[in-house]
Amino acid sequence: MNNNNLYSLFEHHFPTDKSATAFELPDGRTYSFQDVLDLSGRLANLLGQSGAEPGDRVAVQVGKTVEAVILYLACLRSGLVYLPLNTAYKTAEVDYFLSDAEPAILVCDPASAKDLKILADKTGVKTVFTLDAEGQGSLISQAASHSIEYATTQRAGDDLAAILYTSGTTGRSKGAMLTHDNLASNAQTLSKYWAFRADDVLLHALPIFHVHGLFVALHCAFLNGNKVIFLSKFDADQVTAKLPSATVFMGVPTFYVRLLGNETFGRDTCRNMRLFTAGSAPLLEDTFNEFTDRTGHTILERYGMSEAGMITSNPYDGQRIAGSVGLPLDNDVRIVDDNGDVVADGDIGILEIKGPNVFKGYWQMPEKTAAEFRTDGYFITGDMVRKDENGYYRIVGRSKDLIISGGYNVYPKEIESYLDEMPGVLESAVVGRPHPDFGEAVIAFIVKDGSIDIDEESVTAFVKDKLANFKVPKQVFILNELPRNTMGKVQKNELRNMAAA
Ligand code: MLC
Ligand code: AMP
Repeated sequence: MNNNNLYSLFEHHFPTDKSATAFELPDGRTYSFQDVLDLSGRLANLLGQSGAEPGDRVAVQVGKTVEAVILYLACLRSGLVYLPLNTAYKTAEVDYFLSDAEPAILVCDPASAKDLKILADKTGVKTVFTLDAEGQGSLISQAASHSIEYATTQRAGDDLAAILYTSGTTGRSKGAMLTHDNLASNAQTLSKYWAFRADDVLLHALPIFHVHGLFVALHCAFLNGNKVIFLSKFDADQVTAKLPSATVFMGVPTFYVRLLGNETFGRDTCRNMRLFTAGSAPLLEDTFNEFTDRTGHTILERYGMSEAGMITSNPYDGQRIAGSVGLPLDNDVRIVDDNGDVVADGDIGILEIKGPNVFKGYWQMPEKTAAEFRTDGYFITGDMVRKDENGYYRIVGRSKDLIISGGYNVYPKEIESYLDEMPGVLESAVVGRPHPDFGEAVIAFIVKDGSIDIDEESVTAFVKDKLANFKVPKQVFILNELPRNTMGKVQKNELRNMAAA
């Protein structure tokens, strides 16, 4: 039987010369493909001897290092299910993920180890390892005594490779279960559509705990044995300095807005580039056009989500249209109305998708899974789209109440539920407002109950204490009452207009 382990697919595509560079850091340090093979072997041995069986989850909340990427590969290799967590999540948020996913192993930064160890004990985690921002910690020191030899664990295509938590409209995060085949098919599709080749060099500045930085970017590089110039985070100066050594760059729209704000960024910076892609949030037409004027390159915008990887893309060869997310990739798509009936061409509806990239369901939420799939297998994305006459798709809105800030999803319901618990708050409503840097900014409206005095500062501090920093409202308005319609429903459009004014 063939091994459908995604790692085997990657390894098959690593260069024959294993001394070739797989990762290069800004300070010049490099990791060869042999280093990747060796450390992933050691880590796979360590994980296996730490009480984790294939199918068990490994929760990981660590800074962006090559060692963290190799940990991901080691999890694949040993049949464990990788569960990455945004480093911005606070202890209370991590508590939920650990309780829900019940991982066997937790890998965290040494700075948060004390707090997370308490959670780990409570939720039945067997082993806690540390990994710091320099790629050091108990994970690496303990792996050192293990063999580099490891026979990659046999996996069926339908076995889980990763769980990515996505926030829910009800405020409760859902773990999207992605299989080895889901990830392999999307990676192969993107590599083909975006014409990846062996001599590509990927400049990587995205975080590695979401689909964009972890799967879209890295999987294309693994499938082509490419060198990755690996930056620990996005910094416009550093990206500008490193772009001349790269051929491919992927970013959220904020990256492009910030690059355009950098005076030294221009045609010369991009002289060796062949592809810039954007996604995770809408790319403004102004940004798209200004980028072309400044560099001579046309950004390729694509659209996707945690549950399915990439769904549509502007063409590599062919016209890339501003404001459009292009054409369907290797998945079936249809646009339907509220009753699930396919709309006429040109009409707006909700996008539904079906294909090998579409996830298996939400972790331990069979009812939620059933509610979001049609009986004929199509998944309801919740994104409102229109198909133009030329066959290109446009995202025109969302049926889900979601704010996307700098490429991170924020569900108003989660923040509202939290704010409603704050002493002095009677009720709250959270909306998004256009923001020049982050695309959208989180704005909160509060009605006081009069019991204690609260103001913008105390409300912001309250959120900052418990929720990830990108969820903290950039502005707070205190109102006497929330605008409601005759049915008593809060009029969020009115609040958006108030916030914009
Ligand atoms: C940081 N802050 C944010 C923020 N990121 N606030 C709102 N939205 C964000 N995205 C906060 C900081 O905590 C700080 O607050 C203040 O804003 C300014 O910080 P900064 O120094 O400017 O932020 P920076 O560290 O530079 O981060 C900005 C960023 C980062 C854009 C580089 O957010 C980022 O890397 N975003 C990429 C997200 C991503 O990969 N998404 C893909 C999801 S996958 P304070 O109070 O501390 O000063 C997906 C599917 C698909 O969606 O299709 O790809
Ligand atoms: P996530 O759940 O973090 O994977 O985010 C997925 C969501 O991001 C999608 O459902 C879309 O709403 C949004 N998204 C991704 N790419 C784009 C894009 N190019 N344009 C507009 N929205 C996008």
